[in-house]
Amino acid sequence: MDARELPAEDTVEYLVTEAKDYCLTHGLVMQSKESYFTVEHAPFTLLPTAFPKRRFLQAKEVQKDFNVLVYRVSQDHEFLKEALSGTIEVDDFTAKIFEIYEMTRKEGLSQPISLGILRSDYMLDKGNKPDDLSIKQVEINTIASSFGGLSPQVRALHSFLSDLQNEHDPSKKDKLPVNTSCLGVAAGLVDAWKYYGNERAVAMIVVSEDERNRFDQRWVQHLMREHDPRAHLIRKTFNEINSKGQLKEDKTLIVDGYEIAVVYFRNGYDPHQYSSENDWNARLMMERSRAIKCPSAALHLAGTKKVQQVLASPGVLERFISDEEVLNRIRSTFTGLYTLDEGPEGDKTVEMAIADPDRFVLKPQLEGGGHNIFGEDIVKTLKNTTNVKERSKYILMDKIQPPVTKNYIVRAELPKPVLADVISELGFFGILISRGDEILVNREVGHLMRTKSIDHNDGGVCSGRANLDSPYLV
Ligand code: GSH
Repeated sequence: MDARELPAEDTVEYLVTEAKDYCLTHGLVMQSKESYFTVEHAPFTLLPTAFPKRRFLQAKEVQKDFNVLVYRVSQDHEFLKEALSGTIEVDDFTAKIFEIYEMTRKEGLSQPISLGILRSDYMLDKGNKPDDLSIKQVEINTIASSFGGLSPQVRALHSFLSDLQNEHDPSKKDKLPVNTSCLGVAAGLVDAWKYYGNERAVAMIVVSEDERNRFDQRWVQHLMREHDPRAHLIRKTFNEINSKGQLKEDKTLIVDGYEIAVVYFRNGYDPHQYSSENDWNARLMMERSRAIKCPSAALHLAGTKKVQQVLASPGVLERFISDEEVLNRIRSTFTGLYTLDEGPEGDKTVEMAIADPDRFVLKPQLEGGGHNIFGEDIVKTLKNTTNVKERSKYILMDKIQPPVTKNYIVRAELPKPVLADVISELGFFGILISRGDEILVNREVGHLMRTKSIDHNDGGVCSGRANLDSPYLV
């Protein structure tokens, strides 16, 4: 693969200074740990990362298929119930979301429209054909898919750095593909707001008290104005929704005096983000309401690792997709996924994992990165799980073998850029708006590339491991 050339050591310092200022000038920033109004540049790689164009286009093309798949899964009550039956017995968090899903289903949904802001993540895989890298899906996020806001700015940063190095050859610029993720996510929110049908209602982003990725969210908020300046986004925490929220008899959701048209969760994907039963009550109140949820509890559940694993089992995809070409497009991105549920198949998975743990990743249902288990810890975890039912908290997945490249990592907490061996992950954003069994909007809207040192097995930008990057098509 034609990797980008590393700049000479004496130009690195110059480029990094220019790059850091570029970030601050263009809002490629995160809140620092110190205080609310102190910002620092978001972590980034100095160079974009080479990525085969063919594989980039493949991942881009399959996004709309994944949007439909995830949506159909979210509509299939029998399937979700069956697929998650073992998991909800032992995983309290999934069980809670499932309970909200069941409760609101039985009551009758007050809002048939739902919004999905999805991101499907891939790694290149050497597999047994190092000369023909394939893409393998790591996961699909159906809640709080982040960095659609900042990602286009990373492409702009890399384009600027390329100009500084006098790479004015326009064919080189073409290699940094245009990225409209921020506009696309913003347009998705505005479209959902319009479908709600009350101009005076607002969209609400649910955030945590200590959110440091605020500017990624702000970018989306500000670009919403480009679609429709009447579409406002207000920020609320679970705490505020608890104290200032109210569900009217007709299921209208009012928070702080505003009627809520769209609830956009950028919090609530991890059990620790629910500090008490009150926060769960707030989630239930929102789910019960007439507001359009992003995501609905059903769509949240459709993004669990367990569902990902079941979908990869032989014959299951056919339940949702009949077109052979679409089936093949989706299936070609799947890596080996194995059940750990009680029973002979699960027992076989345990044996296989213990015999060769380095071939696999053990994944709990948790979102947000940094929770996966590797190597000898897989053996320990499985051996210590004496109650066989508890195994259903996890699924086992083949470890993807991405190519290792070299890049400079630039992080605010590091005194100097660090030249490291790195691996990358590329995600595509999808927007899906549905009303009952009708799809109203299905779009692929842009991408996100993240790169991290091979010293980190797991974790994204928010968990302090990965760095924002952009693809350089080869
Ligand atoms: N609360 C933060 C935000 O809203 O940006 C983080 C949310 C989060 O961790 N989202 C996950 C993600 O996309 C999906 S559940 N992470 C990307 C990363 O941190 O690199």
